Amino acid sequence: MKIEALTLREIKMPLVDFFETSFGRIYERRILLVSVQCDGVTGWAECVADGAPFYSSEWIDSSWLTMQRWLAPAILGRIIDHSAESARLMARVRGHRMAKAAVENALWDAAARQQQQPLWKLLGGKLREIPCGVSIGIQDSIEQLLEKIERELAAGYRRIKIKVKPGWDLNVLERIRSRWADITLSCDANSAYTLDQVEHLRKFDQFNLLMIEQPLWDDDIYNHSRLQPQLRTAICLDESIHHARDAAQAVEIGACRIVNVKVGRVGGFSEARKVHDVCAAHKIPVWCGGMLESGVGRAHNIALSTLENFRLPGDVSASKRYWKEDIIEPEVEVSARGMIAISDQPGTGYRVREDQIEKLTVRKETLRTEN
Ligand code: OSB
Ligand code: MG
Repeated sequence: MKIEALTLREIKMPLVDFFETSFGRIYERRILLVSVQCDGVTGWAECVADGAPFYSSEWIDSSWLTMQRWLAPAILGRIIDHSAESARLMARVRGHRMAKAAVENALWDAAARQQQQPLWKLLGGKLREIPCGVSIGIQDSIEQLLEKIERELAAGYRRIKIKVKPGWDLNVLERIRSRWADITLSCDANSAYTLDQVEHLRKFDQFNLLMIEQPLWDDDIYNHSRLQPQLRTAICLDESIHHARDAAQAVEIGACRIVNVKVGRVGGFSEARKVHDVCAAHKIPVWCGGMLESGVGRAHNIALSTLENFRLPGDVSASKRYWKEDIIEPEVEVSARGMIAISDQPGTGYRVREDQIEKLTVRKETLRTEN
């Protein structure tokens, strides 16, 4: 496969509903899309970096510049036998995993289209349907949150995750549990607590949560290993797992009992598979996290979620929860049983609506080889 061109595009899409985490509230998403041209075939991917460096140090302008200045020159004009080789070509660049993931995943997408194979099969997936959960942000009132939970349960979602932070945690969980004693419930702190709040964090145990996601610092594994033995609730790490070695270390020192895999956070499909495999070898379940992706990124999350150790419902929800109109066709739909059916079509099984993307584009740049 010869890598002939790389196109970067920024689009802007308003969210159907605002989304608030312990690091802030957003109403719209600036989205960076990447497409590659290889042997006349186009592959698409989404760089999941946010508009601000709050979830991670990457943000969409840093990703754009990194791709333009360093990643594109490392791959353009090269002939590769397998998409995963691109990871090696880009390895000289440290970090910038979301940017690398977008480039690598676009190549996987192109390879799947070129080979007329479903992407999930190329990735080694097995599951023919995947279980879905929802992540519900911090609201203006607990009543508003309860209403949203009610709606998502009625839609069939199999796991409710709420965002927590000091002041929006025990009081909220208490109200949820008194209304729904048995639903599968988890929470995500996005690093809102510190180790000296262990007594407070121990109070989460009474709510029978599936997990508490990333309670401590975003760059920490060790202190989570000091916290986990003091909790009955399983810790799930998100922000602090950057690659398979992090996952192995976290599991070996007992820092978590569950791992959230985000393909952007770990630098692409090849590393995401390694994280999956390391966890499987240690009998640690994984699930697919989300970054409020458009359909392009969402379709890739769905393909990844077919790997067998994705044993817990992912933050992989229907297009209509996020967007009035998605940029793929068909849109992602979740059944009344809370499942997404996996398509047998080549590629992702979702067509990228280039006409719609063109309308939403606020900037665009194509990088090509000179030779
Ligand atoms: O921590 O999982 C997270 C969204 C943006 C940044 C970080 C996170 C999230 C979510 C939303 O929880 C998941 C989704 O529905 O895409
Ligand atoms: Mg998270």
